[in-house]
Amino acid sequence: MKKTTRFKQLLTSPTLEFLCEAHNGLSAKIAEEAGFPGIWASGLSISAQLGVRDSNEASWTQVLEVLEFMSDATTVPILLDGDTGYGNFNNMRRLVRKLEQRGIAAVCIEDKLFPKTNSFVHGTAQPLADMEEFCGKIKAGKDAQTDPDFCIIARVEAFIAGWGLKEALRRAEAYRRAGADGILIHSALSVPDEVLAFKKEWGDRLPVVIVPTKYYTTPTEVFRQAGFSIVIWANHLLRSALAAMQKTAATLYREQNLLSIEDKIAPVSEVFRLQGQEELDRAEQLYLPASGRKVEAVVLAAARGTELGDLTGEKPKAMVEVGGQPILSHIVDAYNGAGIKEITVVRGYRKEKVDLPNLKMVDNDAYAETGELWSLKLALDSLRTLDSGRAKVSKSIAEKDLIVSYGDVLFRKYILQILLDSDAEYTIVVDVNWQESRNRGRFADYVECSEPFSRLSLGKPVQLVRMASNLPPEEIHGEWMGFLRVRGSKVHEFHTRLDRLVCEERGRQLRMHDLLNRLVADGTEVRVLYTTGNWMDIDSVEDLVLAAQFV
Ligand code: SPV
Ligand code: MG
Repeated sequence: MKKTTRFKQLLTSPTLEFLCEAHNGLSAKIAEEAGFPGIWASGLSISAQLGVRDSNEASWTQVLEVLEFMSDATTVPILLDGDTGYGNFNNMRRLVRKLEQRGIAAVCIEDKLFPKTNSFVHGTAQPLADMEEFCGKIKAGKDAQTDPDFCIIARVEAFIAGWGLKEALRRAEAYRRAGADGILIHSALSVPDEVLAFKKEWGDRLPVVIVPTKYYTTPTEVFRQAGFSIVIWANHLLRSALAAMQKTAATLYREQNLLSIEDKIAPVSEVFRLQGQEELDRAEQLYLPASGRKVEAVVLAAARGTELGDLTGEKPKAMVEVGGQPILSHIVDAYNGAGIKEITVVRGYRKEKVDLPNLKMVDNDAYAETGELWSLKLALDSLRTLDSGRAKVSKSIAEKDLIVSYGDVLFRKYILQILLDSDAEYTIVVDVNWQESRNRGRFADYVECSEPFSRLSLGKPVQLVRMASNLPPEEIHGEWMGFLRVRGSKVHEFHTRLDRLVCEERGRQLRMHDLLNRLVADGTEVRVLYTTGNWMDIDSVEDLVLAAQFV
């Protein structure tokens, strides 16, 4: 439904409706989330948040800019407090057209003089507009609107200026005849007597709106019984923000630290949520080229690496030095080189030795009795907790692509680039020169694929069929290099499937190839990218010597 139509419904509905004040995009969103069916764009609040007086010190186009943010941030209709229309009938016409263009549902104008003064500042001394002139303004506004549901509310300031009920009724009737869609009757008394007297005499000639800022002790039921159409809570978000900000600023100034306020203020994640960060994360997955997408890497490095003998007596294999730096350090460099900065390392054996900066550490203390899948599960669990800590409803981490690799596999960033360029949901990288490693007689994950590598069929999608260390040679198409990329949209599902698998009997001992085989068995396509070289698995002291050349 159009915002204008929705507002018209609120105005004309037989039930009492409530509008909440807002003064920028954020407060407008907060009002809508609280459940309000519409928003009062208060002149007092908008001017105050700009740091100026409610005396038309902000120009009308500056107000329009604020409104545009409010309108963009919300789906409920906005009623602008349009002061006196910012000039004469001609300014009013232009205002209405500009409001319609910005999706504002309605405007309220008051019968005072430009520049106006807030009704609670020297109210009785305020001159009223000439009634005929004000009627012309209403007519001009109504004639200018192109949407038949756009509403103009005429605000009667006769009580504020001390003219009494008769004048209020006389003016309201004139404004009705001029085409106003509703009357806002304002009062600065601490009791509702004026507005109730007005409503009693006025009847139902047009819907009546009230602003009980000063007569706030009146039970709402009184307004309902009297048959008012809309109650406006006119400045209460601004005033609550103001009180909170003064308190925080004073505390910060006094205490020179953040300790005593952190728990009392909204977390940064709440700011991101209100800004709609989640939507942007999803859009980035859709529209950014692969290289610009957010990627989270998990490096499995919990094992000791007994095959390296004494070299891993005091530290895990990932921390053994190659070319003067730990293996893990080279891995991190390769990730960083491809623009991937969010890296989680699962450590286990001699975990205290895994202490490189800028990494998220996850501990698998049961590393001796568990397989790689258990480590991976712990990493994903921790990312998900982190995620919910940051923003309860945000799925930002889940929307990031995931790359899993090993703490003893060195590689060039080229590997990451081809992985990231893949448009498949699950992608692995397979080395077609598998015979070489077989000759070195070490453990390897061999793969059978839907097609062998062939230069003729380059670019044709190839799928994983199965992976095992003991495949018959005639079925081997290559060696898995230890990289898996899961597309952001699938990470959540991947995590769930992994959770299920490790819960099975002996599930905690399972390895990565078990998971990949299970994915394939369940009918999931795991894309294979064939390549050669650009990586090194370190499984022996001889490998370390070769690795020094590789880096
Ligand atoms: C506003 O919110 O700016 C209003 C209502 O016009 S009042 O401040 O009560 O005049
Ligand atoms: Mg105002």
